Amino acid sequence: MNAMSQDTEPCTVGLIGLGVMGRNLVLNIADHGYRVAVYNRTGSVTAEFLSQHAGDTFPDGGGLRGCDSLAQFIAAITAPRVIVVLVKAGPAVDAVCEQLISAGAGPKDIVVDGGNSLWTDTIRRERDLRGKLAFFGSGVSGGEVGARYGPSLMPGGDPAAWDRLRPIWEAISAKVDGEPCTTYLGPDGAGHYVKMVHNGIEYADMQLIGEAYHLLRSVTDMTPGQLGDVFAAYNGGELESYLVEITADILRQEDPVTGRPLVDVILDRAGMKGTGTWTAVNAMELGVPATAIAEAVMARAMSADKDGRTAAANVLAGPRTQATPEKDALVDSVRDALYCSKICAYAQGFQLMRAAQTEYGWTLDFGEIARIWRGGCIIRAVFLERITEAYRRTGDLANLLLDEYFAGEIARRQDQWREVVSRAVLAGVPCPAFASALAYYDAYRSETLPASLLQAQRDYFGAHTYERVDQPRGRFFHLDWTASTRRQVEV
Ligand code: NBP
Repeated sequence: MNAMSQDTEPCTVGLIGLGVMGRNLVLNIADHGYRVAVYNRTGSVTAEFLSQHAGDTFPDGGGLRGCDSLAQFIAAITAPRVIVVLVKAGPAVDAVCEQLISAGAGPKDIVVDGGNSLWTDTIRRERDLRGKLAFFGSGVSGGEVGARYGPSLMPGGDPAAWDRLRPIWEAISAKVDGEPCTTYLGPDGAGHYVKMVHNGIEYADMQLIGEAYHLLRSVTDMTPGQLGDVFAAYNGGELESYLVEITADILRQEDPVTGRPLVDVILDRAGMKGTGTWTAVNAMELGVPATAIAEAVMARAMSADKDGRTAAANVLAGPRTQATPEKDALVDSVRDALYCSKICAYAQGFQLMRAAQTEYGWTLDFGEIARIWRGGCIIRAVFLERITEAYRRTGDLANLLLDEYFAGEIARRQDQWREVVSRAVLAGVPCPAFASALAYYDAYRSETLPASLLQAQRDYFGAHTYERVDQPRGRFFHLDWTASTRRQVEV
């Protein structure tokens, strides 16, 4: 079907924002038999997009219809409308909603925000727009290829709106074993919250892979190309995942300009757009120890200080001697350390969602969340099937680490994990996410932690009180620490 030749036919869906994600999602929707009206703030982008796809054909009556104004856009879509918005997260989403209302959109029109919006903004918008628009939030993961050929979609909002959106979302999402990688997650901001945690886990996953590479590169004589082979071999086992797969490709890539390994030419300063930070901040607010995710955010911040690190490298001493490890054994141990650390990072992400559902009044299905992450999204991995199985075995699992499969995997590999962290420390190679994941594991399995001493310190200097091991929880005591006669009082 010629996109331009059909531009008077009514559309079943509309999409606003023809950036990287929007232009690909539009084609995906049209590929599934929907006629889609498209609008972009900068009109030349719409015209260019339509001319690029003027010769495209779409099955089952699918097609594209370009609109110059929002009034034309609203008129082009059959009411009640489904409108997908893929613009920059933040004030742009509010602006688009207001403009849609001014252009004639009504309370029965579903406006799906597919950007990386902060979930509290989604809660606010859903509430404030009620009676004006049916505002709905949905995380979209998978980058441009995912958007084009099948993303993982994380919808949250009014269940009635979901009923109408569902056929489209199920059609365009990635499929694993024939099942769509989308499911209704809960009201208001639940979808965007789950997408945020997905991104936080993605930060941890990427940092852990980076640390595995950095340690092997630093303490062996393996080249990036050889390490590409190591990661390709890792991808053949329990670590099989999109991120490990692309890491193998990246490490084998030569710079077309110099012929050097491209990874040696790319400046080691990591960027970030905010979702990892939001996850870490929310973990701190909810008191959930998502340490590997927080370390991954901090590691990006450390990397960004390239000038400071370059100066410090000439001043600060590292370890004097380094033992030369047995290469093959280390490659195996690093694989085990990566897997154990990854299990902890995911356990932390799911713990965070567990706390969030209580805090925000949602009922999240963790097995389903792992299921819809199996395809389309950046953290897609074979391992997610194990998480789904764990939650199907025990619906109210207190922590993923307690599942029999994960507990067994870590028990079997922990010696290698500890050896890898020790070797990194001795060699002076920073592995903050490996080490913090291990500390998380050790802390979680410790019946006793030094918080008794900490509580004593708090009571000593600030009369913050303490509970006693020989008294029921919830009874608080204070000691007059410096009085000549020590006396404990219950407060
Ligand atoms: P792009 O930067 O490629 O495109 C941004 C779009 O937002 C453009 O269409 C732009 O229109 C529009 N826009 C802006 Br900016 N301000 C606007 C405003 N005030 N009113 C109307 N439109 C406005 O972004 P993208 O990468 O496609 O991302 C879109 C959303 O999807 C973001 O929330 C992003 O975080 C999320 N996301 C991105 C990815 C990814 O891999 N890129 C993955 C998952 C989610 P213009 O042409 O007139 O400037």
